[in-house]
Amino acid sequence: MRRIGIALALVAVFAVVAACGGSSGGSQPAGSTKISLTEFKFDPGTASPITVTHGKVVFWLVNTGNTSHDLAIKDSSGNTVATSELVSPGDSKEFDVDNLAAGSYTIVCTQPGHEASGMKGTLTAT
Ligand SMILES: [Cu+2]
Repeated sequence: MRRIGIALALVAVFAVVAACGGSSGGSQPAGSTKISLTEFKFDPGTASPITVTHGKVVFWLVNTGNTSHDLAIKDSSGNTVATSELVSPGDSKEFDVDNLAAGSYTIVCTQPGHEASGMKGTLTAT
């Protein structure tokens, strides 16, 4: 019984840690890369590429549009490396990528029809 209690306590701790993974609202974290999400583009990202340093990368996603958006990072093979939480209109969310390798990536919004409408861009990790 004691083991089950410890296991449940660990699950509870992990749940709290997971809930803290992406802060919502508030202000831009120090050292983060701010990206505005709107219909239907990333700024920067769509018109101009985003450059970050590889490793732990922190994005600050600001939805300045009128519908919910997210941001997925895909490698040159089209495999999804990381996907943010959905960001509601007017909301902001921190999006942490723990270990982004150096390379070129495509960013897209995974909401239906958004990528096809132009919501995609370029990300380079140096
Ligand atoms: Cu979108």
